[in-house]
Amino acid sequence: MERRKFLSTVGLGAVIMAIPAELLATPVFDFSIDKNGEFKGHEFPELPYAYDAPEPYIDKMTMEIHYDRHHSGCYTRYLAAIKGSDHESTPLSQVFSKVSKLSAAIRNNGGCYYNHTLFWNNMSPDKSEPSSKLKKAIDENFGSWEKFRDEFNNAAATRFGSGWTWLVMDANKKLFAGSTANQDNPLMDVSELRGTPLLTLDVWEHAYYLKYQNKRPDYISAFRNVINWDEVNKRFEKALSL
Ligand code: MN3
Repeated sequence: MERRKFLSTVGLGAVIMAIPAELLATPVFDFSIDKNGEFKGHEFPELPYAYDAPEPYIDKMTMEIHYDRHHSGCYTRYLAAIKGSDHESTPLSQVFSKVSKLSAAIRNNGGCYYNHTLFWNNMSPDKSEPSSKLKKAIDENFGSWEKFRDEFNNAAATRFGSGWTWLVMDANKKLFAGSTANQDNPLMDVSELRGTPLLTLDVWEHAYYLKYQNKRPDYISAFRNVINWDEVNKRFEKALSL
C-alpha cells in the first residue's frame, strides 16, 4: 500500500473527536468498532515501506517479526478485548483517557497497537529534516538541538525494562522528552507523562535485540538515521493547532 493511502486509511487529518481539552489528545489515528465488531474506517494496514527499508539501522528480520507478530497480535487482542465491552464504540483516544478504569487487556493491547502505529510512521528510509519552526521550538524548550537529543536518548536508555520514549507537547505547548512503561502512552490517564505524542521510540528488547543484543544505546543512536521528520513536523503543527 502506498504511503498516501496508508495515511488516509489510518485517519490522519480526520475530524478530531471531542476529547477533554486537558488531555490534548491528537488522534494521529483513531477508530472505534461498530455493533458487528468491525472497525469503522480502519483495517490493519501494511507497513508503509519495505521491511528491509530501515536497514542497516534496523534489520529486516526484526521488522518482520515486530510488525507481523507483535504489532498484528496487539491489533487482534485489542479487538477481542474491546468487543462486547461498554467501550466498544468509543474511539481509542477516548478509551485511553479513562483506561485506569478498564481492563489490563484493553490498556496493554490498545496502547501497543497505537504506539506501534505512531512508531512505524515516524520512521522512513527517506531522508527528511525537522522544520525550522520545530527546530526553533526545540531550541526554546530544551536549550539546543543537542540537549534535546541527549534528553530523548537518555530517557530511552534509562527506561528500566520495557517501554517507550517520547517527544511530547503538553497543555501549555511546551515540548519535553520522557518515557512510559510497558505499553502505556502520554494519552493515558495512568501516565505520568501527559500530552500529545510527536515522536516515539520503542525500547522493548524485541525492537532491537536480534541486531544489537544488550547494546540498547547503539540502537537508540541508529534510530536517528531513520526518523521521518516530515511526519513529526505534521504532528507538531497539528498539536499546535489544538
Ligand atoms: Mn514493539
